[in-house]
Amino acid sequence: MTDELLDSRGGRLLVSAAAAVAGLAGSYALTGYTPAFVVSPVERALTRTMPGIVVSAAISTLGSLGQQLNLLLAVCLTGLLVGLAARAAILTGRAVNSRLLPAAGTAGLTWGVAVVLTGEVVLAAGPAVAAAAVVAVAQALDHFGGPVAPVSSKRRRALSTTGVALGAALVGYAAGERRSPRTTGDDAPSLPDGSADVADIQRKLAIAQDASLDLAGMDPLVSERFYEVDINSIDPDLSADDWSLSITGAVEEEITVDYDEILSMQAENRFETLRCVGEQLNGHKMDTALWTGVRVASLLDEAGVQSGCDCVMLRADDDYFEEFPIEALRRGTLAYGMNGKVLPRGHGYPVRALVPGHWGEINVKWLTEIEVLEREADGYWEQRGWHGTGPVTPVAKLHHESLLDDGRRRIGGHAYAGLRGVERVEVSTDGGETWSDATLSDPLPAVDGDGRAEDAWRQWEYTYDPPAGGHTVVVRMIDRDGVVQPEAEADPYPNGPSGWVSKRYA
Ligand SMILES: Nc1nc2c(c(=O)[nH]1)N[C@H]1C(S)=C(S)[C@@H](COP(=O)(O)O)O[C@H]1N2
Ligand SMILES: [Mo]
Repeated sequence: MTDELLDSRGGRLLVSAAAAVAGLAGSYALTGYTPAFVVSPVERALTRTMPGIVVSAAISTLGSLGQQLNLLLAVCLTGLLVGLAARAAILTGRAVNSRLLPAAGTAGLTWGVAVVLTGEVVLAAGPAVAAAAVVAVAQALDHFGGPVAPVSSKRRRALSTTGVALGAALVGYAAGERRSPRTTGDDAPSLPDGSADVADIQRKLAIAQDASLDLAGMDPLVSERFYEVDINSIDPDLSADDWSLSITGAVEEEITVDYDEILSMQAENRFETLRCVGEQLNGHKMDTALWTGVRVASLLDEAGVQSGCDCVMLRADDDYFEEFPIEALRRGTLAYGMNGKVLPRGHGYPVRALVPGHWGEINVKWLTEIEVLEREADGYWEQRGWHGTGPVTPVAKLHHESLLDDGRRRIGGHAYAGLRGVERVEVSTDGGETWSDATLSDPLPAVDGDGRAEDAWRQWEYTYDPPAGGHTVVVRMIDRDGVVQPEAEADPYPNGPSGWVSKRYA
């Protein structure tokens, strides 16, 4: 009898762990990378309860790696729950001498765990069946593993059980990947007929392409890979049919609009740049798209704003929330299209807020509620010590460098200053002693097709003869009012990065 896998502590541990692996895979197979995946609620709970100082330290030292570690921790914790469920069922089954209980109990307990975590009664069958199957296989191997069977030794049975779990993990992963809704723009469907002026979009995208400077390895004026910052690793997966947006709080009349109503409003296509307050000074969390959306102001007027603080709180489906002056939101749009495509899931499908000139964080994705407030309140990031609801700081980045055939060096980058507008970029190749004008890309057009986009970046480039020996290149931008961007360097935390980008060449 002691020869049975499930008789030894180690054997039970192995089978419980294998059941946990299979359970997670079984869940993933049915849900893909969506909030219905059992790991998602655990990951969200971890994110929410993590002290602000830890989150901020993780962002500045680990970048997105911190988020991946958090996801890994959530995977382990969720696996632990399923493993404990299997172990409890196995032990109870052996105590009452039941052949049925280990597998059936694993199924029941795992199902319960999954339902409590996700609230998904049907999809919870995925982890339950997969975990129970592993326990059943281990039992069957013990039962039928006679002296002549190929699985006679305990070691072989342990290996077989592990093999079954790993096989389940592979199949579950592959199935889940196929099911995972795409998050980026590349394969997003085109905007539905009538919801956008397609000719206007095509024309503006063509203008942006023509205006882009040809700087290898650098995004053109419309970003090819738009950065993404989300508080959770697993994004909401909303359906436009079920989505609605409510304007609540200090208003004359609360109103709710659905997706079709938004699409039936007067739409506009506007270039707008987003930049994350948490990025490094010369980082890559700054990008531009042509967004299709409607003005928020008309909806605010319809509801009749009566705020005591002239402030609003935007809330989203991922429990994200940000507070800022209503004045800023009045200039904003509700976007449902990006570069002529339906707004991708990773950028807030079906509808996100765009607030010109401000840090990215108040451009709330998966927007569900605009609450007009009576009193000021802190947003998600402000609760964690950031001050990211105001206007962006100006920046001129240095992302491109190449050597020309004649020995000269070409450098370039993007410059952005929110609503201040980029008028000039200056380059120094002697560490800031003397300055020359860089060449700028033509400004992107405004909403009406003429003039300048009020809140979009420009590209700059500069070619020079590198002096013999070392030298330092410094870049700075000058806004529409002739104001030179501040030189003083500041870390991203808490007010956003600031200062002149410089680079030492040996
Ligand atoms: N609902 C929701 N909105 C959000 C966020 C989020 O995590 N959840 N991140 C914010 C931050 S910090 C930034 S910088 C921008 C990034 O937008 P993007 O991911 O489309 O680039 O979205 C903002 N809106
Ligand atoms: Mo951000």
